[in-house]
Amino acid sequence: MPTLIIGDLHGCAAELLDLLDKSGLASDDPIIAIGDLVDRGPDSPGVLRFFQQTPHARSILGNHERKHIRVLRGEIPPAPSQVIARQQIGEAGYPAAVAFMDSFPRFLELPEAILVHGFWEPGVPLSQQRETVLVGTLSGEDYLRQRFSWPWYAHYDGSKPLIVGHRDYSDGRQQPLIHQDRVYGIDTRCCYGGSLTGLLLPDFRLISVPSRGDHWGTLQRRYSALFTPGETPS
Ligand SMILES: [Mn+2]
Repeated sequence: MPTLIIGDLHGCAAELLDLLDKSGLASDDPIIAIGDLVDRGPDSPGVLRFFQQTPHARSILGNHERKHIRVLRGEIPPAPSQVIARQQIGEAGYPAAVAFMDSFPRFLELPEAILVHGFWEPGVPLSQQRETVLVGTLSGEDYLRQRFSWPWYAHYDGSKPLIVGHRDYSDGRQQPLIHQDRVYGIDTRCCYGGSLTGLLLPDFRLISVPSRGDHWGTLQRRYSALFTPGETPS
């Protein structure tokens, strides 16, 4: 039975359906998102709904889900991308949506691969990796950059191939990363007009569909009244 791993969706619900159409999956084949289901795209609630309502689909935690969890706890202020997603979801449904995000595991280990949203610290077993590193927060990235040369994935030493999202590692070409058949990076910037990438296991076969547009640029213009002049939305 094939498993489809999906790169950063960021509210790109239409492209999710395009990718599922292209994948040729049977109706109950497993689907796993690499995190960052929400923020910056046109339909964060639609993407959340798909993963809530599809029994054979699940997601791991991305840094954007982690931001919503921390915003709702009052630990950090929301960035504009969280303010917009919260408006899309609606106040009535927001706590339940964030509770759903908080149920996502910080990593998954499959027979064929390890899945994390962000990064990996060499020399540390999976169960002892820092959450900030796995999820790809700025502090987790700083921690790695102070200790290891970049790119971090050149030092990958886990027991199985690693699949990550979070970054375009192709110098802006919006292409997936395949590093020595050991590290696969599948964020190809769909919400900015790139593409949505999937990886089919156990064969590690890449599939992709084009983005339907620069969704984040469109949203920033539509919600420009939320941003104070000179502020860079993130
Ligand atoms: Mn991310």
